[in-house]
Amino acid sequence: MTDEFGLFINGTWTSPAKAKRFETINPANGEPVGSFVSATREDVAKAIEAAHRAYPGWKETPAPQRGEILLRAAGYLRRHKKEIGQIVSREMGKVIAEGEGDVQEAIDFVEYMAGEGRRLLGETVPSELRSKFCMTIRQPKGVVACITPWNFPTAIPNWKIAAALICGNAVVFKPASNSARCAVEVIRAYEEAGVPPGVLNLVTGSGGVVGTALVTDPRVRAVSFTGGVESGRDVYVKGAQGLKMVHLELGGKNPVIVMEDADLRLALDGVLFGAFGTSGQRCTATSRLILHEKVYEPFLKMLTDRLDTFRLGDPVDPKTDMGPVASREQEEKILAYIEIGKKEAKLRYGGKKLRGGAYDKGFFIEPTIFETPHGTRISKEEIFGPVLSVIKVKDYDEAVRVANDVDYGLSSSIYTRDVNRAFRAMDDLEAGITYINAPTIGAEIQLPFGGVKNTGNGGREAGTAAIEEFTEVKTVFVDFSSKLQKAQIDAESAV
Ligand code: UN1
Repeated sequence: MTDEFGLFINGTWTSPAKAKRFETINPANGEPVGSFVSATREDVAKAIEAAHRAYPGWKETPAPQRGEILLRAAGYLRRHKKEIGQIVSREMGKVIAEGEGDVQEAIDFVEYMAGEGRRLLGETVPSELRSKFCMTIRQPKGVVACITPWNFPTAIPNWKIAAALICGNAVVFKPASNSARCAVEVIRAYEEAGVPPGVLNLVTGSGGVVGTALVTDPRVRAVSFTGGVESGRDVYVKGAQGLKMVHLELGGKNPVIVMEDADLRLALDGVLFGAFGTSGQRCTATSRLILHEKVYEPFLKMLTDRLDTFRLGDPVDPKTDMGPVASREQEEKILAYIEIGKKEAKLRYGGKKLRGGAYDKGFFIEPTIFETPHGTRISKEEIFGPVLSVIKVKDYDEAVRVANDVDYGLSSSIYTRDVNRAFRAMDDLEAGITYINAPTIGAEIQLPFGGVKNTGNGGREAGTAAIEEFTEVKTVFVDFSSKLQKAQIDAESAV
């Protein structure tokens, strides 16, 4: 019997009578992981109502006290890091070191935000008038919706939830359906930490029903969404109708440039981790390798030699290098792109679904490398799988031109020993994140995270940007002159 989980509304786990349910399955072996409620519009309305009622009390709770609760939630995640890491690996297929890394990223961020409860800084600014004081303060937005993907099923929900909560918002959380079991652990951390009823609610179910209900409800003042471009655009358009703040974190087509003077062994480790870590299913994954012609063939040979030793298999086995892709849907989409690639480019490595024995029950795709000119579909569209497009270039200028000629701009990287070129690349690469001599993945939580072009709509999350995302700035003027002073009219001029 599969473990059954309910919705978390107003501090209580509830399973509505006659609820429709869905299951998540382990992508390595097809075994069920958990059964969850497909919430209806009415269920979502109850969650929003609970958040709406809980909001004033939470807003009035001093931010340092909110921080203490967050610290306790981080404590839960720390204590249960190993078992939650297992759940992550079992439910979405990333290898166990990365499953635990996912939880660690959640811990890091929740602790970081807990400390933010003693800051939430505003500004004090001089007035042009005498006996007048000017400042800004930060206020919560109200009820916010956090809609999250399956690829970082504990880290990304916490990036949003912890930031929203420390700022004093009440949250309705909708996780991706195929990582719903991980979402239960996220909620348990805050439940055990003592978040008051209604301040954090969980609604599971489809984007079409649950997501739409959240994004169109006038009581939801802001939506923070991480996921695919199509869904993101839909959320943005629907949110715009209600003039909501919509934060979008969408796709990537992240390049690593390897120049002729690079440390090739260092670049090799970076490209392997960037392209095939999490089976290529990070928004920040390296999906393009832009190789200088002078090192093209030797580097490709190093890459394919190393892949020959790669072990694909059960992600919870610590010896496994790469697990399955997350779902049948993912598998179908990636295999379809591989077929497209075979027509427009040269398949250099991999390209097959693994079959036979234990592989038959899971969604395993070989690490795949295409040699392609720039401009093919596989070199420009986000695949979100273990597929790397390799593009040959003759110099730095061409490398940057190719790197920038895509619709996305999340992460980017250059391997070079030339310090002048490295600094030039920091400026030239059109992306929210640039790495020098490191792969495109592995962002740290105390810095802003986000991208340009179709990767988003201009916002950043994590770091102190997270506070911007979840607060309204109020400007306050205090006039203690006891007379009417008119700005711009009564101000004395020094000249
Ligand atoms: C994502 O794939 O959406 O930079 C997030 C990284 C991780 C976060 C990725 N820290 O790879």
